[in-house]
Amino acid sequence: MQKKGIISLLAAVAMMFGLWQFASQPTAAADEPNYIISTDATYAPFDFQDKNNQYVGIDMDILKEVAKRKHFTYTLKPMSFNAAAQMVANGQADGIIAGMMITDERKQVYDVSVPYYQSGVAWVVKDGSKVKSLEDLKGKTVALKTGTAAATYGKSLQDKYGFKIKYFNDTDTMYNDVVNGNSAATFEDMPVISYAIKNGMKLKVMNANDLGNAGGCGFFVKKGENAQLLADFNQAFAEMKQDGTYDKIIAKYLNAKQSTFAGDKKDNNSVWGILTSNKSAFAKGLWETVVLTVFGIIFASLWGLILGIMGISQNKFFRGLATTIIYTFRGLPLMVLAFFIYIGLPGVIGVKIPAFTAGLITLILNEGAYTGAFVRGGFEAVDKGQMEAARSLGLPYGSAMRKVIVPQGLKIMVPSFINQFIITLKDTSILSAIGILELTQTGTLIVARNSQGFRVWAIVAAIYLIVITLLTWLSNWVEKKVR
Ligand code: ASN
Repeated sequence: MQKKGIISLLAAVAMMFGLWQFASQPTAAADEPNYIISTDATYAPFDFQDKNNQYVGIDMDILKEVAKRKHFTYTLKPMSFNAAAQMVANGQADGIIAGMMITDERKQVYDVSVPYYQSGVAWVVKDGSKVKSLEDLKGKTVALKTGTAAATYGKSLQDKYGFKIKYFNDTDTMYNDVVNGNSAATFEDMPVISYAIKNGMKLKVMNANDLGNAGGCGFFVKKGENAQLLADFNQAFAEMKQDGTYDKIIAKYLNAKQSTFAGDKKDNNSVWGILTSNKSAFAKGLWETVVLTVFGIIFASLWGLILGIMGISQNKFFRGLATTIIYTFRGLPLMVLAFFIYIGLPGVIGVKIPAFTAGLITLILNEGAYTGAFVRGGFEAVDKGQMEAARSLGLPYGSAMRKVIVPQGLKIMVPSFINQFIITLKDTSILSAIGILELTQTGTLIVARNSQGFRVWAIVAAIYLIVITLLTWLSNWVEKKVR
């Protein structure tokens, strides 16, 4: 009975994942290949969202043009640069375009297109800073972005100049750390810094005429794979350079005096203004958070119940299995688990896992382990005499469990369940790291565009609090019913 239940539950989960995967497949013409292309979610002028939450930038326009000329479609996966690059290295995505510099190290892992833009690493300080040379950074903190060429360059100077390093996942947060005075300097690619400064970021470039590791940006695919895609990129790019399309794209983003794309000064940056001009983005982010939470809660609770029941089983093997699973998944940080499933696993099993599915599995395994632990504890807390009494009345073990122990145990567990539901909701925010566009990631993207960190994060926090309040009310209502 127990086994049958587990099997049908697993079948239901598998079916749901299948459906989800099917539903999220973009419809492509039968003969046009569809590629998954990852990118840096916030990297203006290469990749960023405009006021209408559309992805724009030099990379995005080039990619769109290449796809048009070479007759393919693509699904864009914007996320932190490091995760985006890992996705290609592990075969989760077919290619990456993210203002990514061509370096010898990267050529070991990827095949690279012709360079499409010249770049180099600059180091910057806050406008008006007392730091005048790299020597002045001794003992101070330098902000770097994980996995980038600029970070590698900055790190190579650490011993010589004796600064401390702090890592960030996105460029905008890194800049703000310098502007707020927490870090004394940062290293980033020159085109990205110039663009930010032009758009009002209070930073100053210290080595404009002497950039580090100067080189080109390229389009990358995993080594030995997607040769056709790479050839298409190179060919279409050569055509675009010839016929002037490329120059137009560059001029569109770099020649405008004040960017009309990001952080337009005329934007209404009051809380109400931010809320109304981004309402569809907030709504979509909230929806994704809610869907993840609901499915997460349902399946983690079911999985936790199974683990808890196994944990008090008479069978030693099941008890040991439950303990091991709970120990393992409770011990792993949620983000590590998410990266493992989303970025690590596909490279080994050779199957792409959509971000939503990976996120959901992460939630089920992690929250399910916590649930399993308190479910087991709840059953164990039922007075031993209850089981003895039931058995002495002639009830077999299974019926005694179902009719006597489980109902009493569940009542004990209700507050723990409510607590776990709220934790699940909050934990969905960690899944922004694998590029799921839930509420937190939505906030990150909006801040990258309008630099209104305080207001945007206050709005996001308020939305979470409202949802958590509703969830608590609902849970308390259910609690009253079952008690
Ligand atoms: N410019 C970075 C690099 O080449 C990539 C990025 O931050 N999007 O590593």
